[in-house]
Amino acid sequence: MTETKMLPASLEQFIKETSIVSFAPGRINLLGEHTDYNDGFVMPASIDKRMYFVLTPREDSTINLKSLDMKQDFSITIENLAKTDHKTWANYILGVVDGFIKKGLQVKGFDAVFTGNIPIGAGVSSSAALECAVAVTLNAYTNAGLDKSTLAQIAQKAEHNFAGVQCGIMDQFASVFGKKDALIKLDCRSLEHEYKPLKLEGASLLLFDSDVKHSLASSEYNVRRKQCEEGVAMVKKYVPLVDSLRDVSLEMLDKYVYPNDTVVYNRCRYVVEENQRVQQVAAFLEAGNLKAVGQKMFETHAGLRGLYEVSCKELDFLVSAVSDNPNVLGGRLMGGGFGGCTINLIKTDAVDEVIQQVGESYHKQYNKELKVYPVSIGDGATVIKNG
Ligand code: GAF
Repeated sequence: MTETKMLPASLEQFIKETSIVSFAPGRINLLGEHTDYNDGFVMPASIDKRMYFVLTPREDSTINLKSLDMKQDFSITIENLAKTDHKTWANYILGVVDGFIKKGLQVKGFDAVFTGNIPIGAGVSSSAALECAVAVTLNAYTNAGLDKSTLAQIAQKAEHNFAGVQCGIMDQFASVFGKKDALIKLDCRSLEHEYKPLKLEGASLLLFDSDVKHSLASSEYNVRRKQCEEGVAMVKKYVPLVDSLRDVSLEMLDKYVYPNDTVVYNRCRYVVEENQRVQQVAAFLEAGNLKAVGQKMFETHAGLRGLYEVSCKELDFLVSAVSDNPNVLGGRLMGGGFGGCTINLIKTDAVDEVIQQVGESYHKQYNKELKVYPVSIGDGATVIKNG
């Protein structure tokens, strides 16, 4: 038995002798938005806000699920496993169970309870955290010994098949592979990755939560992914070696996509430029040039707003509220878009002042309290008690 002291007190009564207990974190992303499903580059990190999952084995094939935060239960049997229209949160768990079964692993019934402190709908991937917590727990429960990449991929498939979002690998990868105080520079094609210690001399990362969640986020996400694929197909006719936007240059887009479809062109141009920005930001971080890092963050936001069209008025407001402030080095919407948080790089000395200014103007404009989360980078998914 290992460390269970860090667990939320509300879970304690559910932990039995045979229980497996795990956590998996949400994530931030410094740069590289909508590049993951284009075989590109991203720079996420796992945060110290987590989903905690307790699984207690059963002898039969029943799965009983309990969400402490939602105060809801859901039951199903392994034989009848399918996605549900009634409890969307259950799909994240059932999708991962399905992934294990599809790998030929035998999953027996279980009782599960979960809770977390990740803000929901804030663009910090509470759903990926739940999927990854389930994945590491089932890995222990089935004694499958699957490696971390496979677990992240099972979690990603759960999102595709049970939640209906054709997401890339970034969120699940960050949740499984995260490491305290490090960013992950990930190549989403090869899954090769490097940990980069996050050294922000004199600056801090803060999330500003717009408290907006648009219902079109999932459907528009899938549309963007399709538009990127359409762009690749247009280029591939002339350059057969091209498999994804990762392989495409701006010149190819000008030549083969622009004349056919200007919307598809804009989407693709954003992605090609964003991949370049990730490489530049990695170098700027290495050189300690935070001003240049911040500049790229603003450029990313401009691309997400103008070319990729995944922003919304509240996110644009939050970014423009900091863009002329000399104490703010960079800011942009983070994650899929259409709501959630902005990520901001702020001079540490001025953090309180900036929060106050932005909070006041946001409240004046939208009559909403600005929620602010300082970013603290914690470890990735961990089994903290295995029976
Ligand atoms: C969401 C998706 F789940 C990720 O895969 C990624 O595409 C992100 O949006 C945008 O960068 O979080």
